Amino acid sequence: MITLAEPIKVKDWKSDVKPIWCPGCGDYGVLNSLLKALSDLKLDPDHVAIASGIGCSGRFPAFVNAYGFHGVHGRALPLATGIKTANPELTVFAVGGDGDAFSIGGGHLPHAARRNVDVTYVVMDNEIYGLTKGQPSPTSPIGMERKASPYGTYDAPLNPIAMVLSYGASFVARGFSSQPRELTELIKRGVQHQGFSFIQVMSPCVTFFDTYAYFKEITAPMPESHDPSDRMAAMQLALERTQYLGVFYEDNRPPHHVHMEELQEKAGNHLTLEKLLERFQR
Ligand SMILES: Cc1ncc(C[n+]2csc(CCOP(=O)(O)OP(=O)(O)O)c2C)c(N)n1
Ligand code: SF4
Ligand SMILES: [Mg+2]
Repeated sequence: MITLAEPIKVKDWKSDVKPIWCPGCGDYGVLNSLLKALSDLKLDPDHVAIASGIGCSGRFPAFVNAYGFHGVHGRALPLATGIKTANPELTVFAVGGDGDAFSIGGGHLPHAARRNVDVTYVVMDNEIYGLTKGQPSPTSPIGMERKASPYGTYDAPLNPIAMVLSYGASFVARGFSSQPRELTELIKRGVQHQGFSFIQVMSPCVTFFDTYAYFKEITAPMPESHDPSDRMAAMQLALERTQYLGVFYEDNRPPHHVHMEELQEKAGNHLTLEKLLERFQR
């Protein structure tokens, strides 16, 4: 992590592009928390990259004064993996929505987690497809009635925290967009963690599924007695109806790019681009 002697102020982390989210969208709280985390950590905008897929939440990189890549739907993690592997000195984020992360992009999540790619993945979970005007997502509750599901949904929602714990993510946490101070601290811990940091953020969509009251009712602080090195205890908490806010799990195994460096060394650096080109030019 490359840091500066003096922090960049939050206002200077904001780009010239003004967010066009609906007034009251939870994603504003997530953006402000992330900008505050960047400032608090004294990060250097020249060494921060943010990758996203598609969705209201996918617009995120445009609003931050850092490198950004607004990619195609569901591909935030492959992008972030490539960026981090090629440039290990960068602090890399992936951001997006529940549809992007768990529907179309759902196949990438287990592999980023098990590889322990050193990326902080912030998923803004509004339990709906916001951008496309309110279709059910993999985290929508059973019975959700909307224009695209006029008789209510029947499919059981995924449990993102239980899922990534079983995938082997080395940092697993949950925040709420209405608790920006706590969310800032979670993002800071996620960035400082060397490995795959998954942060599910409850972030309501006021326009198509206003869950503010429901999220307030169902969330609670992480029990103080919880030991984040205990994966079984983390899984038990993840399976409860209460949506605990805080760090569920953390372990400190080496991240993916360290393994890649080891691999290159073991192969006697035969894998460099120059050496490959040389072979083909012979
Ligand atoms: C390949 C592809 N399929 C479908 C779409 C249409 N699409 C755009 S965003 C989206 C879902 C967005 O939901 P989510 O990821 O939860 O983000 P939110 O808008 O809720 O933040 C869909 C299905 C697309 N852009 N590309
Ligand atoms: S449609 Fe929903 S998720 Fe999208 S900007 Fe508006 S409130 Fe936010
Ligand atoms: Mg969504």
